[in-house]
Amino acid sequence: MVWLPVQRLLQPARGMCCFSGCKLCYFRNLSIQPVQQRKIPNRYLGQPSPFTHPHLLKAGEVTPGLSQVEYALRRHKLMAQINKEVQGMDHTVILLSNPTYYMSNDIPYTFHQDTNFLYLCGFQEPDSILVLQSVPGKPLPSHKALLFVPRRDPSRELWDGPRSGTDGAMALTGVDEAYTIEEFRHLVAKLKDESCIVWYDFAKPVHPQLHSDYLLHLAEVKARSKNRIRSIRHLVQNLRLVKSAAEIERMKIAGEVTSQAFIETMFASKVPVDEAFLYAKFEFECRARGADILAYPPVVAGGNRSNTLHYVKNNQLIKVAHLTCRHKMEKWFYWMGDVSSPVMFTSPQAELYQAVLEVQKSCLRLCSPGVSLENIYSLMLTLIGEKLKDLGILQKSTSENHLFKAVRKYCPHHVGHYLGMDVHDTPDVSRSLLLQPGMVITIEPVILRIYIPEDDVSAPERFRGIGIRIEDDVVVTENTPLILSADCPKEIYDIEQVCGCSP
Ligand SMILES: [Mn+2]
Repeated sequence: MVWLPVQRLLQPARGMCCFSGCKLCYFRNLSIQPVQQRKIPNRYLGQPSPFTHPHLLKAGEVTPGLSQVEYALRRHKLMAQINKEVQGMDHTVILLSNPTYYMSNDIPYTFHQDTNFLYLCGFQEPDSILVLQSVPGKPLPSHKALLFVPRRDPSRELWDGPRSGTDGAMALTGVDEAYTIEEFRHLVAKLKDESCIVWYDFAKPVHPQLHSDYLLHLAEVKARSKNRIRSIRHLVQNLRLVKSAAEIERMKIAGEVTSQAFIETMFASKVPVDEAFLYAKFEFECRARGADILAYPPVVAGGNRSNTLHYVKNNQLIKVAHLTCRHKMEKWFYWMGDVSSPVMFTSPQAELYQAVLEVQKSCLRLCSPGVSLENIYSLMLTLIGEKLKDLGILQKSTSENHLFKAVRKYCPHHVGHYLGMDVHDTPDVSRSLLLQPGMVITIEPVILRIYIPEDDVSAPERFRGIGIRIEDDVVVTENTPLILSADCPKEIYDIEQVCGCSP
């Protein structure tokens, strides 16, 4: 292990070329740096390591299923993108981790890492900074990756648990160098130089304290310089949009686990039942299969409450049930499955559900390269419009010009969104972008808020207060789309069979 003094942070690092037997030698042509294998400390770190958690991580993995090579390649691709935007300058990328948030004095919420930071290094401790820095004399995408992390502190570790420290952080993640967070100020002083382009999201700092301690002044200095600070967020999102084979594998596992948890929860859906019970049941079934936490609070909504898109109170008794659950499987790859299905279908529920299901299947068939989410959305509005006319909810005479507006009253959100480490992943990426293999999206047509106005005498009263949403998660491929949530029952017959059975 080679330690460089802080004063040399901006100097070219030694030993950057590929060495014999290096796992990354095939990247030589890409001029990526090798990831040197370092010995992981023989102690608990701030996150699972292959040494302490061999049931979760293989040797060389930073997070389950994702290797040091994968993370190095992500950083390499980011620097290659920067090189496309601005050439021939010194570049420094700065990404902050999240802080720990507290619900009351000394009582923390479960820590949740910032996903852009996590995407590029896999480090899961709060109060840390990732820096990617061009190396003088070497063109991008050659660069150095540095982590600034909380220093070891026995008095704090007694309460909060072990920290990785600089040696643990470097060995586990495969970054080139690691320092304590206090040492970051030495680097900041050098970044004020006119010639250095700093890539940092100063408008939306994810860690307010680190921002004000170290970066606020730099942002002010740079604002007066000819090289202003540039946002990095959109470049990271562009990378996150297309998933690697390893990421797809993680999402497949998440899909299978979620589907199983759904089935178990359906088995338990014997009305009357408390929404809170189904919430707990679903979370239990996910976590018992290895999920870290849920992607967001499940929406378990009976009756008319299913018309509240983000109903998370989950505290009412369900007599005739609608079940909508959402779930995150992996801490680093969140997956959201979303079914809104009556436990036993009444006739109007079945009519509406079947209509939404047919629209959903038509939308799924469109999920292929060269089509955008906007294209699928337009199709969805057209098809739902036809269904609403067939069901007598919309007037047959509704003109094409007014159809989309009328449909939006019942389907108030988009057909889907990008999916990945965040449920609503890469939110700044346009939905007009053409889909490409490796992108993962959701398809979730919905018919909601079917309240018939008093003066609308032609609309059937029996549909009032029913909310249906059917959502699948889809990997775009060159051929048939891969449906991650395929094991989750969605045909009326299958749902009634599962809900009518005991496990
Ligand atoms: Mn969704």
